[in-house]
Amino acid sequence: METLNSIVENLIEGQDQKVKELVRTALDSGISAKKILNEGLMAGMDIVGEKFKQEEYFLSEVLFSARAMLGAMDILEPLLVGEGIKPVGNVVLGSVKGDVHDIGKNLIGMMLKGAGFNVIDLGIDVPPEKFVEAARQDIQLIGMSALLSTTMAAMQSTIEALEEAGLKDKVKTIIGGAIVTQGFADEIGADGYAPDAVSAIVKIKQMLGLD
Ligand code: B1M
Repeated sequence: METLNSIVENLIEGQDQKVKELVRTALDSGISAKKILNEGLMAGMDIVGEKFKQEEYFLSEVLFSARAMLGAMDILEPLLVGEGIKPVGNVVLGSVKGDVHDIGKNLIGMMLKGAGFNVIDLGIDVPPEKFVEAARQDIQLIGMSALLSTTMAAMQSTIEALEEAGLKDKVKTIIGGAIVTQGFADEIGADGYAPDAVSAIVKIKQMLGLD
């Protein structure tokens, strides 16, 4: 229990090496990967998310904690598969065509993984056709990121391409990025919008009926 509390504390402080070390110690002492994930990493990330919401934490601090979580997930992932933990959902992420900004998208990807999702990251500069191709697979949601006023239009083209392919009702769509707004999401028919990574995770869970 003490080790789990230390994981929570060190995750909140973004101590990536220490978190990894503690995760190994916890495993060695017989604590299951699932318990470490739920009562250590996820519990810590919930507090980080809350601190960000209360403006007690800056984004840089969220990023440090997310990095620590991702490092620990590398150790836990194979064990979780072994313990039969199924992903809560399959989600596709990408920075839209013309856009190479990916720090925000990667942050969302990390946090989704931490929340138990299987994340298929299509990367940067992703054309609508590639999102459409992904939507044909077993996925529940597509998340698009754009940071440039010039690339926002590619979000609309992607939603139109999904519509044309008859896939718009099969998958939910959520958009975000510094220049994107709820108004723009409504205008182009995106199912969801989130202003930051923490609210994106909350929104995605809501959209998939997992909250
Ligand atoms: Co660029 N850039 N950049 N840049 N860059 C901006 C975005 C800009 C605002 C800077 C400025 O002028 N003040 C400006 C855009 C202006 C505009 O269009 N309105 C700009 C520009 C103009 C450009 C270039 C055109 C510059 C040039 O070449 N002349 C060029 C374009 C390249 C391209 O994409 N084709 C360019 C290039 C680059 C770099 C490659 C150097 C680098 C990107 C590196 C990388 O991402 N790997 C870069 C960077 C780092 C920035 C700034 C400084 C930082 C962006 C960032 O990573 N923020 C940025 C200025 C700024 O924002 N202060 C700027 C941190 C990140 C965690 O936040 O990505 O906003 P963000 O994500 C947030 C939310 O937006 C939200 O959650 C995240 C976490 O809270 N969110 C989502 C994001 N995606 C979401 C998806 C969701 C939901 C929420 O659902 C799926």
